[in-house]
Amino acid sequence: MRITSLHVAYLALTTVGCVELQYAAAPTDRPEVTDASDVAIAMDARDVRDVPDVRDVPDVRDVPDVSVVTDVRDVPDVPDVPRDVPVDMPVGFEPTVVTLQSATASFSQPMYEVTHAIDSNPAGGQGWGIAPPGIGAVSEESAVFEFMSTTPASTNGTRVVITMVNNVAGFRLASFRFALTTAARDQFANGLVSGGNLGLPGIWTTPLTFVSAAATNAVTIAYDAGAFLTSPGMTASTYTITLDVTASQLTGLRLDAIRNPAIPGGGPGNGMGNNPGNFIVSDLQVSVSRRP
Ligand SMILES: [Ca+2]
Repeated sequence: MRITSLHVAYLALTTVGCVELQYAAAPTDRPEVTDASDVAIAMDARDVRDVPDVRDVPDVRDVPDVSVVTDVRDVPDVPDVPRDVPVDMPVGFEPTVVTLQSATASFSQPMYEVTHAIDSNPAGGQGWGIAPPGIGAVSEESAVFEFMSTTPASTNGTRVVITMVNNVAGFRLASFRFALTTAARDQFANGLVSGGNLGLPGIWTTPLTFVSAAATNAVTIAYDAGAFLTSPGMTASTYTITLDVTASQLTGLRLDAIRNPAIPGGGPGNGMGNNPGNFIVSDLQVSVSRRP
């Protein structure tokens, strides 16, 4: 092959390029290897200009766990509320059923234990009665029930709607009183259907405000000084009683059956016969909402 000037120029260019590459790949401050003893030094040598300044490396102990960091753009603006303070019941809070439990009474008629008042079975005979053994008038008796869940906090108070089903004609509870409490559940309602723990009187002093009372089957309900008295008559009836309390976070309900001479048998129920004043409360239900 004849070497032309073009070949010479090409060789010159590639030679220059190789030289430049060799210079680029060989930093001038790298220790020069002059003999075998210098090889170890050369192998350990690093271009210190490429090593990050360790003073700038964050201490990993100070770095937050990124797995729990959320994109702050997605985090809603949360009010600064301590964790153990319940959120207030919102305006318009829908009436919510409160589950009753640990039915407890001062006395229950055998077969008509107070537990039947919250067994979700409103059938007539499945209720709370208080007839004593044998023949004789009944005494005033009381029952208490725990709320399975404490009702929501509400700075405005709580509206309580109580539904009492009396499904046995001639055995309506006609004279009674309700009370509510915020006491701890271990202070009342030990589940005994007779001789049960009703709690100290002081836990049932939550002030109540009467709102309304309605009843089915043309029964009317009068309210006076904390007590309810229904109109005479033997018909079965379901009562709907609405009360307001300034308290919230309620834990229980008390029902007192109270004697009243206005009732033919003397009350509290309108039962006659062997046990005047007896009644059968077939079912009790409670719902709560924010006090308007
Ligand atoms: Ca029942």
